[in-house]
Amino acid sequence: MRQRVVLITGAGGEIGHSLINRLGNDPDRPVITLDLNPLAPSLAGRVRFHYTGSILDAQLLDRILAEYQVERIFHLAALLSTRSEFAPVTAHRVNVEGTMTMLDFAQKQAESHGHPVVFMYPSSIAAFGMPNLSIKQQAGAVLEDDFNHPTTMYGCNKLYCEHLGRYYARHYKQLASENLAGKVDFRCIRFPGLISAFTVPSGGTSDYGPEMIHAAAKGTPYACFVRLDTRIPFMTMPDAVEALLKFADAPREKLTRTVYNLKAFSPTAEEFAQMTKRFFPDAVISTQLDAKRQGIVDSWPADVNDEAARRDWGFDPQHSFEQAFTDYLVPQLRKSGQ
Ligand code: AKB
Repeated sequence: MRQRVVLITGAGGEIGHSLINRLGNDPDRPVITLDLNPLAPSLAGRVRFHYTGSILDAQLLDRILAEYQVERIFHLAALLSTRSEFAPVTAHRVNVEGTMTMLDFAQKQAESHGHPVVFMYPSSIAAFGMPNLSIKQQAGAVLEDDFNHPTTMYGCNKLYCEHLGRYYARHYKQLASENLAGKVDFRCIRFPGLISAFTVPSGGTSDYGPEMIHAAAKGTPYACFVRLDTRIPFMTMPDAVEALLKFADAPREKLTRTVYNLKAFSPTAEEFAQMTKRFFPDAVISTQLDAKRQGIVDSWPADVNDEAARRDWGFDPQHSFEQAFTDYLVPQLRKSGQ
């Protein structure tokens, strides 16, 4: 019998890094990983096997299919919002075709092993598109199904793949003689901006938050690329990883949706700067506006309503804005010598 494993794609990215560390080397739930690059040595020792390659490589996926029984997939591979605007065709290939390939892989896994495969898909607040700044400012905490008109390639990719996942989970081959729907147990979180004490994001547009804190901890001046009144939701990486795991473990019958909003706090860039300076008083933070990236964050909601996640599967982030600094970021950044 093939070994039962958890598969993480895009494992070398920010979420993958924290997820691998959090899952550890559990012999009851071994982890295999897939990324374009080899894993960092600190992570490589924590996984059962790492495949260096692309999610679009059908032969590689067939090999994984033949070698393991994948029970759960964390499909993290993606190009983020800023990078996707520079390379929209590549973004579509990775973010859409890559997700389609992985959904089909999950379906084949489920069919060949006769059990549903839980498919965890991180979507994003980029799936929203606020029509203008004044509506953004007045909308309050937006619900999952409101303002679904993204303005970025990345946001369009995420929104479409939410629907692809729902199709695989509920309607796959609905005209075929055998009912194959339900074999992919697709579960999607719309993440806000994420902040890790250990890694700095690249290619995203919510990056100004984590970049500001990491620069301050290193004693490097930081020029923020958005207006100081810019407000979007954020959460810490440990809360994001706990949410992924809790949601993956939630009983299917409790879930009333396939897509759930999440957030922990929604500060302005100015509040970010003030909080950063409270803990790193020598921080030098200025603004150097990037009008195009500003346009992207202005199209994202200032806040999201995450009541469904709290109600259905007990989402309960541990870090408020202040606790993110006092209990997580500042102690970890100081420990790592920054
Ligand atoms: C990005 O900025 O692209 C991501 C996201 C909000 O999905 N961090």
